[in-house]
Amino acid sequence: MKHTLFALSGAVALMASTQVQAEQSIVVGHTLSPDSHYSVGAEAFIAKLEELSGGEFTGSEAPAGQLGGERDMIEGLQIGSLDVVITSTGPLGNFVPEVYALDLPFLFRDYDHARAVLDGDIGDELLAKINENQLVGLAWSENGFRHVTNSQRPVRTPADLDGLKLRTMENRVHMEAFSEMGAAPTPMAFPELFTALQQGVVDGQENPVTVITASKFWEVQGHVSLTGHVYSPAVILAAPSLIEGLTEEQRSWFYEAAAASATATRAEVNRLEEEGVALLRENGMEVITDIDKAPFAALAEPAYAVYTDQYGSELITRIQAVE
Ligand code: EAX
Repeated sequence: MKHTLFALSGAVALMASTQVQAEQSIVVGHTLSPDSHYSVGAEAFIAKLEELSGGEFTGSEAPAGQLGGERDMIEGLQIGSLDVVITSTGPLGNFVPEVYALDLPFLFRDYDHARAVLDGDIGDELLAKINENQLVGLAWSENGFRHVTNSQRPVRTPADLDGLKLRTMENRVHMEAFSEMGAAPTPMAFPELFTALQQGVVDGQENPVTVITASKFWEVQGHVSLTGHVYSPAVILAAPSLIEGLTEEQRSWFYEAAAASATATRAEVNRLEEEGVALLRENGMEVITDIDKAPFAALAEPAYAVYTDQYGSELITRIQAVE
């Protein structure tokens, strides 16, 4: 009897090791078009994973919301139906409320500040929080500073937002901030956005230059105001069921691939920050650059309570203190 059991467990171990060695195909999902900064990141992830694993893992990209919106994809990771997702933090606060700290308006001074926070202790601590919620946070990546676009009028002051039907992400902090600033926020998943703008279901939306260009929003929006009202982090997430089944070495390949992906994405964000505004103008958008941010920031301030009511302001003070 004992003998049979041993033989059986030996067979199971053999099967398991054969499985590990068989080629595994990983799908990387995101909402943006195949020529976006997320695609650059997805390609870098796949290339690095294939290189490090010597082909034990191969990868393919599912762009343009093929696997659903960001909230759907996060749920997919939790139940193990998806592998790896590059997402903004937009809907992530619904799953990991601590992450709302990063979505607060007018918190980050500039790209250097945001990247220093995400690459430091605070970024690590928030990845650990993500890991407590049936998700694996592999690395922080980047979406960019968000700006308001709309089809109605140039927005220069908060008064110009008055009554504007503005699509926001499914994010309580952002919705609160925009209603304080006078707009009528309408939360919506990204894959529905272009059509909603086209059909006038909403008047406007807000996204970084990277997303505005990759999505050709100039086809449906005449005005863009460089409000830079909030920094939009991206994060590379994986399914716990995938990561838990890996050896330590295999796991390290996923983390390294995610780091390479974030580096490539940030470089593309830098490029588009330099060249993107000209591209918006070339495509017929009126670009308002001279925005006085102070009155927007003053109005948006109560949105901080969405985070601070639950967690206090210690982390916010620490974020502000990062050089
Ligand atoms: O992550 O939903 C959004 O506006 C995001 O910026 C977009 O999906 C990229």
